[in-house]
Amino acid sequence: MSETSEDCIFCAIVAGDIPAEVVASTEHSVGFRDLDPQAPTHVLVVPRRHVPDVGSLGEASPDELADAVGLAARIAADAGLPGYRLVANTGAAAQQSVFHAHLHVIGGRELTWPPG
Ligand code: DGP
Repeated sequence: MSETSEDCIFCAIVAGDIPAEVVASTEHSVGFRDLDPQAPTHVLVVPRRHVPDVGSLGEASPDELADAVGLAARIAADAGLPGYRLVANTGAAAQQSVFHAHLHVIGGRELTWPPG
């Protein structure tokens, strides 16, 4: 697993080369606001190192996946959310558009089920 990928937008955000509104971070993960929010709270939590999707992260490094989920929970708690949704679009067929693992932390409005 490479540490960074040259033309990856999330690697550039983690490196501070592209601005983003970072809300919280850990040694392994960074949480920043989504450019195109789908809810009042919509934060992306990404591992610092480049991994293409969340499944690959879980296989390669369960500790880093756990760190990302824990950071997502802290962000939701800090935002005072009574509930929230974690979404990990995985693969183009599931609408993944940025191929650096990320969890969407979505909340602050009523969330319906099933998702679209
Ligand atoms: P996905 O479709 O699951 O791969 O989600 C990618 C998300 O990344 C999408 O909701 C929009 C967001 N996004 C894309 N480019 C940028 C960016 O440059 N900055 C920020 N903050 N978010 C971005």
